[in-house]
Amino acid sequence: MMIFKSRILCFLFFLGITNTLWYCTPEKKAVVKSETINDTTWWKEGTIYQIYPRSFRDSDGDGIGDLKGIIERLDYIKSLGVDVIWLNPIYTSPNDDNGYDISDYRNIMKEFGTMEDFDALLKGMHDRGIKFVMDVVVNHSSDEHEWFKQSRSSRDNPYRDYYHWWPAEKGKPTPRWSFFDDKGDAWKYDSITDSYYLHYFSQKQPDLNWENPKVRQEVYDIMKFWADKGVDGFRLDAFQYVSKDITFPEFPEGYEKNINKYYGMGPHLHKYLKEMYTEVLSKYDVFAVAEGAGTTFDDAHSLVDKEHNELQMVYHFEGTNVGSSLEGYELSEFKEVFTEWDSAFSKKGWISVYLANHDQPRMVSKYGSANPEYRAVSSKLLNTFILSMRGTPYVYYGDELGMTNIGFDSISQYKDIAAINGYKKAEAEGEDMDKFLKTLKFLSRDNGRTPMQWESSENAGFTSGTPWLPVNENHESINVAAQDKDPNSVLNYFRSMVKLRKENPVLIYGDYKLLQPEHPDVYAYTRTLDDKKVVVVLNFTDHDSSIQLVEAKNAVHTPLINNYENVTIKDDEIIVKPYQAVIFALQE
Ligand code: TEU
Repeated sequence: MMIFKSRILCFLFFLGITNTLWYCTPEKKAVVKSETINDTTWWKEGTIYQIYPRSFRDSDGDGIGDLKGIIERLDYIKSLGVDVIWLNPIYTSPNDDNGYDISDYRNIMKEFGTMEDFDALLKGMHDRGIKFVMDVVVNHSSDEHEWFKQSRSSRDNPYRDYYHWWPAEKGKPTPRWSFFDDKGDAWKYDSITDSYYLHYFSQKQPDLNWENPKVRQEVYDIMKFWADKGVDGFRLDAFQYVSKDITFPEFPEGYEKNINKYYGMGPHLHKYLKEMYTEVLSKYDVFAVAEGAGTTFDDAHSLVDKEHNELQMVYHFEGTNVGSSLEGYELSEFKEVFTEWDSAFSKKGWISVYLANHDQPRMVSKYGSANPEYRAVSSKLLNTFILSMRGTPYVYYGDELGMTNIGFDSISQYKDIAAINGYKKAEAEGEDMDKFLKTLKFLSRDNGRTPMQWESSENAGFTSGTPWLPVNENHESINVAAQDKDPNSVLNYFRSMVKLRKENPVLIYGDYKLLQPEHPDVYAYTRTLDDKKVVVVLNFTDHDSSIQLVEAKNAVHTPLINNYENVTIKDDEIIVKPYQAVIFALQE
């Protein structure tokens, strides 16, 4: 009925019978129509739900999540109201970095299932009106990819130039730092051809040589293979690193502390992205979102502004860099980062908004409070934030429940190569290992990768076998089954917030204005579109607080959403409880 009504409205708009603002559903190009906003598209309007497939739902009892498991839970995902699913890599992989090391780009990882399962999954999503984003990992492949096997076999092999090699007779290569190497060295000696190969990530993730046009063509063909299958978008992994100065100049000492400046936005990156746009993106109704956005707003604009014909969206790291230390974070810094990024993109370009992903700890443990007293309410607050900012919201699986960090104490509990090799390196360099483990306990990527908590039973309904990574003990109380039944749960609040965003284009496209930047407890802002205006009030602390806002005088006293039962407004003062999140409509 709703759909029918909105279609009539859309039809009337095209006939010029009405010029009001509404939401048109549900075709692929379904977009908000506004008098003031140009460039409306589905990928700006949708909420994206990220799934770490290894940890979502295991259908066959091997302890590893799989595609059939996701198929089983598509109705649940639909019930969230989200529009797009992004899956971390599902291609064939020896799993040195859990699928970010690909040995066959046209096949499915055997632990995850088969190509038939993939086709059924994509169909299941599309049947429910959900779109799909594929992770594309092409800065590097696996060392077990056929290209690399060939490449390393001899210096005159036709695949030799698919990777970066440094012949040993030239001496030691110019130093390059590696993210995951246990010595931090990105050059690995290979005796077969007496040469070193480059790996910015692990030794099993050799960097592809994008300066070779054949490599680029291979990548475009792979993307077309998946676009022809019907995928709706691509998430380009570590993309800003692909183009390199292959004369390998010396970098100044300490360059690795500012790695994106030296590794990012390489000399021919724009040329390659334009080529990718022409060869692939322009030919399909797909969008591409890149991981990383250079080091300046200009870099980010040069990647996403429409006239450049490159990418459609980026996600920056500055938001999640806030709070990435044991000391926690200042709300003022959090506000500043998100406000600056919003203003830089207020007229042109498009960004994403997220607080967690598979490379991060759980958002409630980092930005809210995992203390049982405040966990639910602060999770609701953080979801309110993500879903009320301008930019496409990316929600990480489990954050709709308020899942928390698992917090391992011993290095033997970790599965992530970044943690394991980082530990070895720190130990070899004589670092303070107590502090290292404390930091890992708080910030490690494994915190964000524990299995989805479906029910209170053993292993949380994730698997009937032994889970590849332990299930958080708190699944007994934090799980889908319990929250589904509870009208006040984080889950049901999340559903309401997704719906609110969908029904109020002001939350999608509206101008953002920060109110009272210096307020130490409360993050407040307005969103304005045409004649609609709302004010968002978020108390980021565990104590009562209040904020004086002229907007309060015009606020419709029944909030659009509230994570408490009530909220007090006295004249121009809004009084908020710990972690209270409220959105008010404002009257003219
Ligand atoms: O991450 C790329 C990246 O730039 C790293 O800085 C990332 O922050 C890293 O996880 C730090 O520990 C991407 C993926 O998101 C990540 O999961 C992969 O491990 C990596 O690429 C290699 O493909």
